Amino acid sequence: MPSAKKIMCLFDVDGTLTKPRIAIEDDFYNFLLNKVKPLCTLGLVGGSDFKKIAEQMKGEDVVNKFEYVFAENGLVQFKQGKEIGRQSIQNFLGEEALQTFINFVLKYLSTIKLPVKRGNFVEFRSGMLNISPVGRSCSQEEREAFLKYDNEHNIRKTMIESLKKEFPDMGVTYSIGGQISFDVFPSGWDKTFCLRHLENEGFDEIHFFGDKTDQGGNDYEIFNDKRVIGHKVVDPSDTKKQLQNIFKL
Ligand code: M1P
Repeated sequence: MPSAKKIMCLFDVDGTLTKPRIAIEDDFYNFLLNKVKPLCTLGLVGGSDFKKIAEQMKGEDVVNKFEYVFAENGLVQFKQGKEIGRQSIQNFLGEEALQTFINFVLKYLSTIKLPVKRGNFVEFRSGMLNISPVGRSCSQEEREAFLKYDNEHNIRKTMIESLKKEFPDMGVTYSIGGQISFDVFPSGWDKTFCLRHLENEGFDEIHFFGDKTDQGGNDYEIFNDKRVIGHKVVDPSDTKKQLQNIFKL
């Protein structure tokens, strides 16, 4: 695609640039910065909070390497190294509703039995809640075991159904973006949220690359948004292959 067009490449992180919750491989990182960056503007939009994205993308300097970094689906935004805004789920829901919801989650989790349970079941982020039945402090091995168990027993899907039934009017969306948890955020605060920070930036084309593009996945809405050209990938090596094809590298 070598052209005079102003092109933006916007990448999901887990499963697209890195293995889930693992750091990006050096080769791929160097390929992005040395081969792709000279040809287009680079951006990230991850479901995780900024701390986790930075861990996976070689540290907090990620905001200087990628012109746009959108954490928590774009609810926390950085442009050219500076934070330019953030949303607050606390303000959106209010303390009363938030606590009623968290109390229900904790009560629900106390009734389910899993092969193992660890700690950090509710992670309170700026623009979303992240809920993990096994607990975010599980080991890598326990993480993989939970994913397998969840694929067989639908722990997360069943819990989401209960939450939807209990809170039909709360105006939130539930999204399974990773292996051990699901995200809860106000409806509309999915990854398309970040596009409002890009649509007036003069790009001729915004290419989005993501792996969770099927309905219910956290790339689904942005992948299908008319403002982007969506590329479905299966893993980081596929992302690299697709970039090589697009840019004739
Ligand atoms: O980026 C995708 C997801 O990554 C993590 O999911 P998990 O720990 O379940 O694999 C979380 O940070 C989640 O919020 C995020 O959507």
